[in-house]
Amino acid sequence: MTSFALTRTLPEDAGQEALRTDVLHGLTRMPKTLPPKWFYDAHGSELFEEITELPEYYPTRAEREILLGRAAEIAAATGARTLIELGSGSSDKTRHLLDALTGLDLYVPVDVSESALRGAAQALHRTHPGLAVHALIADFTAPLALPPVPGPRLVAFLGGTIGNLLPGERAEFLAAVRAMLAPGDFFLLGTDLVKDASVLVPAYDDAAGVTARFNKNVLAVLNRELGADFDPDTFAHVAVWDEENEWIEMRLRSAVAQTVKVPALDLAVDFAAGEELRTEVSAKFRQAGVRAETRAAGLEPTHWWTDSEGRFALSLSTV
Ligand code: AVJ
Repeated sequence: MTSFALTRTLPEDAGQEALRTDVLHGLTRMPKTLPPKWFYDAHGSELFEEITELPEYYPTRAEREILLGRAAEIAAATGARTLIELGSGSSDKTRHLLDALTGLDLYVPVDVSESALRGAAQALHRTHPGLAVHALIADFTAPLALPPVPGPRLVAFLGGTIGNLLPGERAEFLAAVRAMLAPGDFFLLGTDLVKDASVLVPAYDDAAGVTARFNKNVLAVLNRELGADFDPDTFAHVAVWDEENEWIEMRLRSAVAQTVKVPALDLAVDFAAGEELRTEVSAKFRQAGVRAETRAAGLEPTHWWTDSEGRFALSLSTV
């Protein structure tokens, strides 16, 4: 028996409203910032999939190696009947988990992108024809109201996406995950690890320029959704390793002094020549930090696994 359901927990225009608020706040402060979630329209999601196949971008391959090697252990440790995946995207790597979780009744992918959810569900229908899928269109950075699902539940947040949250947002997010869990439930977290800048920077500034196009795509999103007149050619892609904060920052640097109009917000934004707009933070972690942050949220760490080169970690915690 197969079933597929899709629930929109957000009003159709919630994204628009959130985008307007984020852009208004982000472009009127100094330094200017935009939250990374606005990269992911259909084109941005495709570009991200392309990034995951670049020779310089190791996190996806490293995480896949861990999932492949440890899926059976994860299945045994959790005995999960429901897998809830936050920010599921294409659900590509999740397949290894789905294959191993033999007692699974239900897969709940959660994503803001309806196109990604539909694509993932279609692909899963072919490879896992018996799997019940209940997709949720939701923003995982906001508290999530789950439909009643059978336990034990395994909540997964893969890909190192937690690194895109700032430390305060991370604490809030982990507390919200904790609030979703009942005793006997588990949380599986993917974190990219601190390593040499000579490896990190190229992963976010690849030779083929795919990450540059991904970064600039956010300007196309603002042009389309808010009627803005950004000229992406006047901005340069920048990736820097912030040693102190142990995070990568992606920025867009205006090559010239210019004023960009954002009609939907009745806004004119001045850029000085060389001024940078921060579009993403991608934090890298150490085991001690992940343990401390999970514990602070009321979760108890049980397992820590890395790939053979120690580049990426998956960790499991429980209530
Ligand atoms: C979405 C967290 C997996 O931060 O590495 C890839 C997004 N940004 N290249 C990351 C991203 C630039 C990515 N994650």
